[in-house]
Amino acid sequence: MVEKRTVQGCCPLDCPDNCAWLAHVEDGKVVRVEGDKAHPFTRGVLCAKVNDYQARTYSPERLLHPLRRSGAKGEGEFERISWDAAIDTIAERFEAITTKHGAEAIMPVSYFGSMGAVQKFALMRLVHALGASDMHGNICSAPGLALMGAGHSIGFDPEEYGDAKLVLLWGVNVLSTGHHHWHFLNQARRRNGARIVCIDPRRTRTAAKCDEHIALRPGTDAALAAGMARVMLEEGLADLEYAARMAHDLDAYIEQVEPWTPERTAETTGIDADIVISLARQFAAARPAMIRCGVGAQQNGQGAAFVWGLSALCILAGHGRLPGGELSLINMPDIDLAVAARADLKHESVRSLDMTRLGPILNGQTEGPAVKALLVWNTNPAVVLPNSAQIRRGLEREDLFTVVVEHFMTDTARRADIVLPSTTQLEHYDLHGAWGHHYVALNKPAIEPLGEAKSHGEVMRLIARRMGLNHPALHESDEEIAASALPPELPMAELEAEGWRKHSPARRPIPAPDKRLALAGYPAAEAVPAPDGTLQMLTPKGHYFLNSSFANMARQRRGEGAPALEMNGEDAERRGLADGQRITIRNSQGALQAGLKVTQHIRAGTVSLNGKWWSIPKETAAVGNMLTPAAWSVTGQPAYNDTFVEIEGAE
Ligand SMILES: Nc1nc2c(c(=O)[nH]1)N[C@H]1C(S)=C(S)[C@@H](COP(=O)(O)OP(=O)(O)OC[C@H]3O[C@@H](n4cnc5c(=O)[nH]c(N)nc54)[C@H](O)[C@@H]3O)O[C@H]1N2
Ligand SMILES: Nc1nc2c(c(=O)[nH]1)N[C@H]1C(S)=C(S)[C@@H](COP(=O)(O)OP(=O)(O)OC[C@H]3O[C@@H](n4cnc5c(=O)[nH]c(N)nc54)[C@H](O)[C@@H]3O)O[C@H]1N2
Ligand code: SF4
Ligand SMILES: [Mo]
Repeated sequence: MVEKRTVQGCCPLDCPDNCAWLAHVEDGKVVRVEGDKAHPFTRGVLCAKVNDYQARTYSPERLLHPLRRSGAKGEGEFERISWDAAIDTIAERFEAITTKHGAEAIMPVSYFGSMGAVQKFALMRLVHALGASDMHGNICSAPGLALMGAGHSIGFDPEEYGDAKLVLLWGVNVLSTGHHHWHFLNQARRRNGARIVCIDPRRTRTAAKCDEHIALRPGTDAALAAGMARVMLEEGLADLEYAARMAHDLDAYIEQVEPWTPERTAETTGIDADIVISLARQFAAARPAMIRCGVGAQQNGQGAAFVWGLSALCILAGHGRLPGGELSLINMPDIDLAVAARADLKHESVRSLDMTRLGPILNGQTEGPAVKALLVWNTNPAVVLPNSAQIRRGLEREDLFTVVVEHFMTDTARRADIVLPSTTQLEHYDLHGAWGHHYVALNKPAIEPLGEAKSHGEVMRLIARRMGLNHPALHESDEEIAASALPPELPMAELEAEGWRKHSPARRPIPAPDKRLALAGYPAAEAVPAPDGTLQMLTPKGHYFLNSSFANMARQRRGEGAPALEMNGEDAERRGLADGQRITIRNSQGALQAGLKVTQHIRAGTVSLNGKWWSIPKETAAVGNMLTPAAWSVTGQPAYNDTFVEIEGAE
């Protein structure tokens, strides 16, 4: 008899949808994961990346034992060691570095490989207790978070999308990057006949399903928003009564958008003036309209102007008066998982380093003690941070001691001194809150850890014990760490029984007069001029990869195909290039090889290298960030899309 069980869990990845799943276990092995049919947002389906998540867990390439570097730095040669030896080495090196340089010479580097309270935040407890540098920075949507920090509403319940009478999908490729939203967006179409308009320089698989596609020049979205606002104001379509109650600087904002006539907006954005006018009229007339906004247009120098522009448009039109109106950029349940990091353990006046600037930091451009050790988890900085060559040079510094906690031997792990094997979502306990909807979900382990893999809670406990750190928070179980992030009105026992629960934040009231919002301050600018002969290169998400995760998995690689640069026929012809040929993509940062995909689905002047590839194997080593500049927008967001390249045929 086969012993069969199903275990409730959820997808751990950095995706707005945070799907609830059921892991089917037979004789102690997960045979499949299935989207939870009862979960109102997951609705029974996972996505093309994750619907065989068990293959990731059981991959023959999984790291299952601690490793120590045995070759030259960065060569990728390692020998297996015991956990005891690994923890001893880490403790000794951290102690020696602390004695010689101070604990602030140890830097945590983490992003959202897993978004769980335990896998994301447990190791921060250790970092704080050590007195190591703290970490901040966002490589995804720093402008959106800054907008939220300034008091603007940046999300609402996506189950209300169906109330909208017009939907703008602004720089977001929903059907690849969060496809569960589509059902609710489409409800607006089915129920209200709402039009769905996609604003994206590329005709994505999402754009193809919309009623209208506006292929503007990248980086000019703030100008389009300003142009639309001006039309609304000029034609008396704005809800000035509402806007005056929401904002304290309406006059300054009106002055700020004044120069953006339809003609100038058209000139800057590369779309027709008629389209600017018609979009503004549709947007103002819909009661209400909504905007679903992605990260693509946030990842350039105009990112802040872009998100402020969208919020201002929604406020000016008064869409927040009705359900289904407003901006949907990040929609979160009412929970703060970062509480699990126990900031109260932090040493007084410890510095905080910006993880987005790891390249400059490792190359000596930092105030205070130089960084001598890195503790890296949940991220692959050698692939995802701008100017990869600079990051790699930094990681290969002889005097740097690097610990990487990983599932796989990534480009980053290859440059480590110690690699620790982490459990996957099927092997550990964790708590999640989505960033695209209002549900909280619990992940129960379906199986015992494979090999010698350990959860980050366990890694924290082992290092803390070996280093004689005794604070009780460093010895809590994973279940206790997860529970520490729950608000009192959400008891763990109930979540344990239910698996997931909707936990919406309260609706934002109209602000009190002294709390009114600022709309002005980030004026739209002209597009960054492309240097002669160059094309602007975007590096958006692959359909089958989750950032650089899955770029090593056979099925997802087959789905994604080989790395290829999308280029408009006009640009290809001018360069004498043909579809399918091998090309070199080059700029002052470096050069990459890829295939060429000639397509009318991208506007002329813009090219796109989709998906984050690893350097290994060599044939597909199109690491886009080798070409992105070390440049940040005012909110600290890497300006990945302000990248200009020359293209020529390769041998
Ligand atoms: N399949 C898949 N799903 C994912 C991810 C993944 O890697 N793969 N990553 C997850 C993560 S971390 C995130 S943040 C989300 C991101 O989700 P999205 O925001 O949808 O992701 P992107 O592909 O980065 O950008 C969306 C679109 O922005 C367009 N774009 C680029 N520059 C501009 C511009 O200046 N203006 C406008 N209007 N559009 C522009 C791109 O062409 C792209 O189609 O997806 C999540 N889901
Ligand atoms: N050029 C360019 N650069 C970009 C972007 C872009 O569109 N273009 N997108 C940006 C965006 S939006 C984002 S969010 C970032 C994403 O940057 P990252 O968060 O670094 O994303 P990934 O590349 O998926 O790397 C996550 C790593 O965590 C590991 N991991 C997953 N789960 C666990 C776990 O439980 N434990 C441990 N120890 N490791 C785990 C995975 O194996 C993977 O190697 O990249 C940014 N960089
Ligand atoms: S990556 Fe997103 S859509 Fe796919 S299973 Fe995970 S949460 Fe769901
Ligand atoms: Mo992201």
